[in-house]
Amino acid sequence: QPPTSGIRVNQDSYAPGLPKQATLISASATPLTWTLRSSAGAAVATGQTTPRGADAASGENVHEIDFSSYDTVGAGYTLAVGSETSFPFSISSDGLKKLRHDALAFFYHQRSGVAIDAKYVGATYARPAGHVNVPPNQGDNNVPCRSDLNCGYTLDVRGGWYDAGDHGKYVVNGGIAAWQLLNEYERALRMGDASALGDGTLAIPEQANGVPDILDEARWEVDFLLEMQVPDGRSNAGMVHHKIHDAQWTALPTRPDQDSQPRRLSPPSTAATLNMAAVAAQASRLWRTIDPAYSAKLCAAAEKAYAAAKANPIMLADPNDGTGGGTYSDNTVTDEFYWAAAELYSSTGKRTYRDDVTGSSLYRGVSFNTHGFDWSSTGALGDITLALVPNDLPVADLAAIRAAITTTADSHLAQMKSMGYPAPYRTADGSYEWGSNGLVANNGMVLALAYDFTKQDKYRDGAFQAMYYLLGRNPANYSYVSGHGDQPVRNVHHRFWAHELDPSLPTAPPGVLSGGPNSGLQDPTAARLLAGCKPQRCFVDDIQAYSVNEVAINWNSALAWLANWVAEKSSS
Ligand code: 9MR
Repeated sequence: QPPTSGIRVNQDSYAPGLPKQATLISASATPLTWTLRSSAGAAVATGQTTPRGADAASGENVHEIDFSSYDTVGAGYTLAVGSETSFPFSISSDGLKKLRHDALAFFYHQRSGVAIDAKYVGATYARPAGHVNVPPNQGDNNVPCRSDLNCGYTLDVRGGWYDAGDHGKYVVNGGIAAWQLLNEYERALRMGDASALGDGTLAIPEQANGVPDILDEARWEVDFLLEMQVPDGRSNAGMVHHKIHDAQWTALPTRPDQDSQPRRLSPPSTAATLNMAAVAAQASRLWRTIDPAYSAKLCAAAEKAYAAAKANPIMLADPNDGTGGGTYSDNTVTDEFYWAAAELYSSTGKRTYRDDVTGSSLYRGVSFNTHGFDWSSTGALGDITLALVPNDLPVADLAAIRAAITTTADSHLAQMKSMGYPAPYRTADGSYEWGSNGLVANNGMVLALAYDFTKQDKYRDGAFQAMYYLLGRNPANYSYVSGHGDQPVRNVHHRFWAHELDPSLPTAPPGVLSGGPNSGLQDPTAARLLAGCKPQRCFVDDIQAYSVNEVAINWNSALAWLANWVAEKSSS
């Protein structure tokens, strides 16, 4: 059981110059006195809490502590009310700036098909290459379709990132994760500061090749997405295989190179094809001057995929194809069509893609909602690109897309005001779902974009609140980011970072986001330990509890995007 404290704070650091809040658990109807103490124990500020009453998401009676007025940079501060004392925290931008790079470092650790080199990660995290056909490992260099499909070919699909704690590589999830890293860079270039993302900023093999490291990391995945395309001359040429993973689930722990399971390609799907088309098109404009030949190759692959998807508009992934890997099935591809058209139009300017954008039922920001976007709903990604990259769409339509972003952000802010532990996330019935932390981070991105487009402080403050929720101001009292905070997650569901099961293996490196509270309790461990939990408390830091404590590339891409943004907006 975690140590408890009745005061929940961002356990890492509060940005100087910006609002600072914490949550006290108390049924008192009247305000209580809070004291902020320095690391030496001296009272440096004091004030009154604001009683907030019963909080639905946590099931607790809470007060808000607002210590924004105190703004001296330092470490080891604590908040105290009566006999309760919080975890120590900093007032500093250092931790947030470190998080920006830690969150991106995750992706190198997840690389498949290459040894993870001690030179970049230290001896603890180094490991041999996975899935390169060194026994007992099966390689991704010669992978057949599922035996019942008889497609008559094999593909070399080495590389890419492992999706999560398992060794699957799923195009629809890998695509949105790569898109988000590329968008992190593209937004920074156009609306912020990309200098912290340049060459030499990450500990990766490409750190001195003259190309921004965030692009190098994303390319590792983009190249894999291209490899998943059905070759010319085959039926469904141009379509993209939905995923590649083990024939059977493996046990925990299993190091990638020790996985002995046969590898299988699942059939092509319209969703995967459009996902690759979108990301390859996006990448083609980012590499246009960096590597023109690569850029042209990406554009050609994207256009071929898009045409193939139009010819096969309802090739859906099998919802029962879930042995040895996640299903990632999705019945609605209107959003993937819109997203791909938006990326292709933004990169090529071609009339045909423009017509597909303006003719879509999702045009003008229809996709934004308070639930958020994920691998199954990608329309918002297209809108974000349309709002960011200059184009010749009618000014009123672009304004409508930006208005959809700010309206959604306003709706998040209105809801967060009523929450004891403010997080931009909502479902119709108040439940929390698988990967809720990823949605919180993505909705934090919407708040951040609302600030980028309007420069209104309330949106910036909301984006920071989302990050502070992830860093410990939550009823589980965990920092959901490994290595950040006084009580960070340590036992995430992962086949290599499985220290809890085998002490010779490491825990997660710093900067890894846990999936977070899931009131569906969709694994036996969560079901056993968390029965009856209130939505925001349905969390346990147990390696077996994969429905609440797994890691995933699409959640860490959301964390990385938001971390870069808050680091950029931290004043010192
Ligand atoms: O992230 C996925 C989540 O949206 C789904 O609800 C869940 C159940 O289908 O699957 C999640 O993805 C997992 C995938 O199926 C297998 N690899 C790990 C992924 C993260 O937990």
